[in-house]
Amino acid sequence: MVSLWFTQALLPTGWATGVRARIEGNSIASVETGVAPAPGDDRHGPAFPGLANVHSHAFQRGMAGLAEAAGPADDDFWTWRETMYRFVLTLDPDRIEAIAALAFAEMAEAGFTTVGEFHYLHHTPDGAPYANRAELAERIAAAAASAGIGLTLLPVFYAHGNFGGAAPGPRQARFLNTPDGYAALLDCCRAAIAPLKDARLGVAPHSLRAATLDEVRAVAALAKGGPIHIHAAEQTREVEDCLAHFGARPVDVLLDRIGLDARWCLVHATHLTESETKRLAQSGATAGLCPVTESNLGDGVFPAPAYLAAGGRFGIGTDSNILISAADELKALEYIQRLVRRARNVLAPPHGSTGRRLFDAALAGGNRALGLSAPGIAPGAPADLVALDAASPALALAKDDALLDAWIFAGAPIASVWRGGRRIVADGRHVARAALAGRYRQALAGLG
Ligand code: NGQ
Ligand code: ZN
Repeated sequence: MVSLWFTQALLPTGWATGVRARIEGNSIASVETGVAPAPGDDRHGPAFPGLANVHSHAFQRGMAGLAEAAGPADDDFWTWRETMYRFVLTLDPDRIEAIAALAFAEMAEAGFTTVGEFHYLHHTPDGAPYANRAELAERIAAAAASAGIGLTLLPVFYAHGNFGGAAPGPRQARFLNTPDGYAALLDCCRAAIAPLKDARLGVAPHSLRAATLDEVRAVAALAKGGPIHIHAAEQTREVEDCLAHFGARPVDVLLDRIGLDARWCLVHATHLTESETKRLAQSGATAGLCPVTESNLGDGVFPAPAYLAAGGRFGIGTDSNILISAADELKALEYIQRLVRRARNVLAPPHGSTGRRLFDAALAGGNRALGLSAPGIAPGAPADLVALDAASPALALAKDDALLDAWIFAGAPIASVWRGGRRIVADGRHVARAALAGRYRQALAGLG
């Protein structure tokens, strides 16, 4: 039993001052408010629940910062993808695990306590399965265990190079499965995550480019109550190709020909008509927004004001992991709208805090998208907590919702993170950072 005392904490009922949370095993056993710290309490600054990172390709962290120089022709998403595909061919299982473990530790440092890993590297570079079909899924699970982060594993079905079942390219060989092969892989993935505390399994048809509608349906049917994630409408060329093939836009196709509900998370959903925006919001699905990666890749601007006005749900994801920061994702979501509209506090509720609105939405939407129950800091809830550094000058004048604004917009740092009752970040650093960073450097030595 550990007793934590926080100057303030964001509870399901709102901010409380002088909060003691008793942790037993993985969970919060009790919460008291308006209390002074007692001698046995571990004292901390302002606390809030840990966030879900709804969309990650952990391996891409290994090339962060290495695709920011101009190539021979105009650079865009598709030229970046070629660079990424070349990087994929250099990764063996040890490298993949080392990169993922450090990326997951950095996610914890950033205030994420669970990650949804959209896992599509399944095979050897020439496309032959590993002797153990779930070799790389086991590496992802091992990486999550070394970082102590919660995992929702989303094994990806990928079969084609574009709409209409086009043949895949040679560099996509590591991703490919037949529907039967995928069902077998999913069973192995279930076994791969079994040793982890509270890990969950979902399914993920990669995109309407990589899976036909029949395949999307077949994959979704394997979800067994777990979440279903798919990339959708990230790039205008993808929308044009979709229109050419189906005579309809990607989100309309998913709504009309697949059927969306609360089990679904549409990653990006960047390019939406007004009607798609409303219909997606009303479907109960979650939009998996990754504004830092979407900025980095030049994807476009998600219509956040109209989507939120229609009651749309969203979670945030670090996707390419070019930068791993929950605060930066939320900040980018708002700042992009400020730049486009030449206005401030665009996503705030009337007279309310922008940071609080974004945080509440990302907490609820993220938990839903990763299949987690979401009671926040309350008895019976998993002890997944984040505490800011009370000594930071950025917090000198902040209380209540302004604490979240200071974290998101003013850079107030995180000091501590607990996941499943275990403290995995102290003094702003993951407790295993040195070892994981060492393994990362060693695994990548000789590359590039
Ligand atoms: C991915 N990334 O799966 O990593 C993709 C690139 C694709 C983003 N879409 C591959 N940001 O979409 O075909
Ligand atoms: Zn993605």
